[in-house]
Amino acid sequence: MTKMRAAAAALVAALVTTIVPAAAETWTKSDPLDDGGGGTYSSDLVRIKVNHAQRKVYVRVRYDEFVGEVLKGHLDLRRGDEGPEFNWQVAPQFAPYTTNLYRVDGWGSVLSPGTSWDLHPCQGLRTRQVSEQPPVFVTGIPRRCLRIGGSPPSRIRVSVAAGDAVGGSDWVPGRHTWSPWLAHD
Ligand SMILES: [Ca+2]
Repeated sequence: MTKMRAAAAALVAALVTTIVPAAAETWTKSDPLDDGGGGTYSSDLVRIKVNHAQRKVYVRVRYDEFVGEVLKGHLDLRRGDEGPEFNWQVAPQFAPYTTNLYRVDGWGSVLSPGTSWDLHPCQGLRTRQVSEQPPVFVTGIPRRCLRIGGSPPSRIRVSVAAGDAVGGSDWVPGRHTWSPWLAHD
């Protein structure tokens, strides 16, 4: 490559870097079959997908076995603060899938409140079922609801659990384990 061509290529690369916005960051994780609590009422998650989009954080959850009970998601916003800052809960067997967002301090458990739980009203927060077989639900959490003080978070990470008081719970990617940090576009 001549020097001129190299310079032109570098210029094009710089322009592309400048012009093309960063894509929304997504993350997909498959989960093993039959790794939940193993009780009578034990749902089995097999795949989640998180999309930290411009306006909402979308979390898509696919079940293999769907018994119902609560689906709980956790959101981490602060690197230096152990555990989640928010979680959301929905009972996906009951349309219209009322979804609640809570401001939390720490993990708590799937079954009982943790410390400093506080219902956090959030207009536009909703869960919808996008497939019956296999059962697939998508929860959209408006980013503006996730402010702590200032702006919405530039990056988040997620941990999801399906479970109830009898059957235990199935976590993705694992119990008290996070997805990678996901930046919005
Ligand atoms: Ca599973």
